Amino acid sequence: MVQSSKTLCPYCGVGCGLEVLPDTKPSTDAEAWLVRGDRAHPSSQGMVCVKGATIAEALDKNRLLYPMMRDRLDDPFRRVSWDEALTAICDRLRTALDTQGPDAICMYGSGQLQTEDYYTAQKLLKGCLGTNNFDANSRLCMSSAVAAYIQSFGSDGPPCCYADLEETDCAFLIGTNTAECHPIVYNRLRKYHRKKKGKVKLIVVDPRRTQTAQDADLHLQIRPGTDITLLNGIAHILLKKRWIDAVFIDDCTQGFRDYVNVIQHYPPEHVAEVCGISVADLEETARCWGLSKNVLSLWSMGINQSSEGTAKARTLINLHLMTGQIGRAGAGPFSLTGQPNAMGGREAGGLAHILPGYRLVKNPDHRREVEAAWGLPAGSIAPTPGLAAWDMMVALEQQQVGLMWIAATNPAVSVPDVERTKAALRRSPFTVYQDAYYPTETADFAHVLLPAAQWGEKTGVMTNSERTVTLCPAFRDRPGEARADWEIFAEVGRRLGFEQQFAFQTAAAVYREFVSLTAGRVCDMTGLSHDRLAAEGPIQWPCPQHETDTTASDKHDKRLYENLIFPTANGRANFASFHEKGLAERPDPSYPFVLTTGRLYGHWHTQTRTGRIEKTRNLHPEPFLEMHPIDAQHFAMQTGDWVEVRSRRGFVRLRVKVTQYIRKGVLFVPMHWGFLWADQAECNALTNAECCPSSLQPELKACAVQVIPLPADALPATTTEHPRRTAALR
Ligand SMILES: Nc1nc2c(c(=O)[nH]1)N[C@H]1C(S)=C(S)[C@@H](COP(=O)(O)OP(=O)(O)OC[C@H]3O[C@@H](n4cnc5c(=O)[nH]c(N)nc54)[C@H](O)[C@@H]3O)O[C@H]1N2
Ligand SMILES: Nc1nc2c(c(=O)[nH]1)N[C@H]1C(S)=C(S)[C@@H](COP(=O)(O)OP(=O)(O)OC[C@H]3O[C@@H](n4cnc5c(=O)[nH]c(N)nc54)[C@H](O)[C@@H]3O)O[C@H]1N2
Ligand code: SF4
Ligand SMILES: [Mo]
Repeated sequence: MVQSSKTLCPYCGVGCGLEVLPDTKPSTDAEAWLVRGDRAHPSSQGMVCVKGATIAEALDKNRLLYPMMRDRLDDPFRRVSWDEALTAICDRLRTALDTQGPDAICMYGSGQLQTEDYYTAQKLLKGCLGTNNFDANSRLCMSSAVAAYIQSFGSDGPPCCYADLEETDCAFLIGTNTAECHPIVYNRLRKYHRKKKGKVKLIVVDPRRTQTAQDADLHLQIRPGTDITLLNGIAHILLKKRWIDAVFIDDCTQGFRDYVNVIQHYPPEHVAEVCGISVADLEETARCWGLSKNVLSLWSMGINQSSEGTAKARTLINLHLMTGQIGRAGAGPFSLTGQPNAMGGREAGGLAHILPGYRLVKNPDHRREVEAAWGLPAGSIAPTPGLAAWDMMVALEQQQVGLMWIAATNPAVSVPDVERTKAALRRSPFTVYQDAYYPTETADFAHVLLPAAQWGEKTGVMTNSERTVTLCPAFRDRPGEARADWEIFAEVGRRLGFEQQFAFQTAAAVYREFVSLTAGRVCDMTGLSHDRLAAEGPIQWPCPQHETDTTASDKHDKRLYENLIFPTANGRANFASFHEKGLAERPDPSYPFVLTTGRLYGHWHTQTRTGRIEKTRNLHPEPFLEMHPIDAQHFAMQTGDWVEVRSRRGFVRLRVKVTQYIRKGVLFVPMHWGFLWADQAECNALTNAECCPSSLQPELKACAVQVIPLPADALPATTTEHPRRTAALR
């Protein structure tokens, strides 16, 4: 009898349930797997998008099978044993500790690690090695949302759930191309929107007329970076019309008066002018906010990836506070998480300023609680936050790093100002890179490559955007000598003398210890275990110990703050009062365009998997530059012509795609093509590393660029054969 496994899709934060079963009639001799949606998964109800459906096809392509090492970056790698690789790593760690101190050690992880991986890494770095220099690619992704939730509500944690998609009267989508990036959330919303025929409003705020915007009742095609002006403008109208919830404001919030002083400066005509929209559309948006029974806002990178990302997210939350739109079905601010387990990473303390159980590095009580749980002396955890992602690159540049450890992310493509990033990586005296695939771009910058077991080859849990936790069991053998990430971290811990701290035999034991650290916290998961998740299927948190016997209906569709008491000192949510600062790098006569970057439906980030799957590769075979027809006319350019796009930091060469769907003066390049997949098409060669002062998240969504048409004899070889790419496709 063929055994099927229930698991979670390892791509986006929607977190669809998958059912995987062996293909008994594979077209080749290779082991093959059939993947279909798990109808019993509460988040996705059997639906999947093209990425989830094709995931199994990449499992055996170009896997990194053995540890490899080299002394210098221009040497070839040589195969080594695990023992040799781990000995070298531990020697380097000890040397860094002795000669430079703990803060010379950095680890850069990822929202694609499982919770057990994340947790073990926190214990190793923050507890045993005494440095908070663990950061993750979530810094480039969700950190503005994290900062906004903490500042507005007193704790991280998206308050809403997917059932809200089908209970709202107005969905306000800002800075999110949900149709392409969170397709199954979008399917649920769109189905409901169609069914309700005009009774439910769908409003989209995006400088591009994305697939998401095309379905909207109202598309506010704002100028990039004008979100705060727009949101303050909506608030201005709400206040003027008295479409506010004065009782909620009085009883449950603080800071409203200061906010009123700010929003009075945002009259409709001014706002419409700054944002580049009509007064009528602005007023209609405010009317929807003011008169809809339940308003749900969804947001992602168009808000977070900004030099004022935290202020943007908090200003959005203000609208919910002002109208009392939170804590009940169909209402609330809902950040759509990017990666499959960025939520679990936040729970496990996987950013440089946090600790497991939604605790903060800066809080002495929190440090003491974690030290005690880890059996470490008081004072083991350093009192100051560690280096955030971009600061790690700067520390490398300044040669302050003795050992750089990168796991489950591809920074040589995905970090802003990537030429500077690559130069910084080249200065690293010792880089460990732990990935499932080879080649990837970042492997070029590593001294040690460690082969990671990936999804389906290790057991662990992931938490999706709506706080639903799913167990992802191993269902296939690990290729070569690949090991689970948490096993590698634990082995290094033991070799450094922390046998007791890393005595875990199984991922279930790691998880058991982790959930004990969530007791009494907003993200209480003490009622969860691998056994329970295996027996009962996915369960949403909060799930305290005493809720282990609940019925199915209590396991899903939970919301935070239904009692309207927030985890701040006095139980009130905080208004924030921000004026817009605008883009960190504004267009000027030399660099007259605003470049924005983002995603396409079929590709996942740096293509380590989707580039190796025929179907997804064929959906988007080449990178391109989107340009408005009026701008194209200025250069006498047509779709298919080649251009060079330059910023103050670098350049790319791409074919132009002329489209009405982008704002005049704005350009768009997808983020998916690193130097392995195309020549001179890395959009991060252009981007700006200026960060939000509060979340330290870089402004990946906007930089100033110029456009230069390329003569026919200067065309790059993007479409021609590329030896490494050809190898990577085999
Ligand atoms: N297909 C696919 N899906 C994915 C991923 C993937 O790689 N591929 N990655 C996952 C991850 S990790 C993430 S973080 C999410 C990201 O999901 P999204 O945030 O939805 O995706 P992006 O395309 O990065 O950006 C969203 C939109 O922000 C808009 N934008 C740019 N500047 C501004 C601005 O100033 N204001 C506003 N309001 N909007 C602006 C862009 O035009 C873009 O349409 O997707 C997840 N899902
Ligand atoms: N210009 C621009 N840049 C961006 C963005 C943007 O919108 N615009 N978005 C940013 C955002 S939101 C994100 S999330 C990042 C994403 O950027 P990255 O994290 O760099 O992208 P991925 O391609 O997802 O890299 C994940 C890596 O993990 C490996 N992997 C998969 N599973 C496992 C595992 O279990 N263990 C280990 N060890 N490795 C594994 C994969 O092979 C792959 O190499 O990009 C950021 N960069
Ligand atoms: S929507 Fe996201 S989680 Fe669901 S199948 Fe697609 S990529 Fe996977
Ligand atoms: Mo992300």
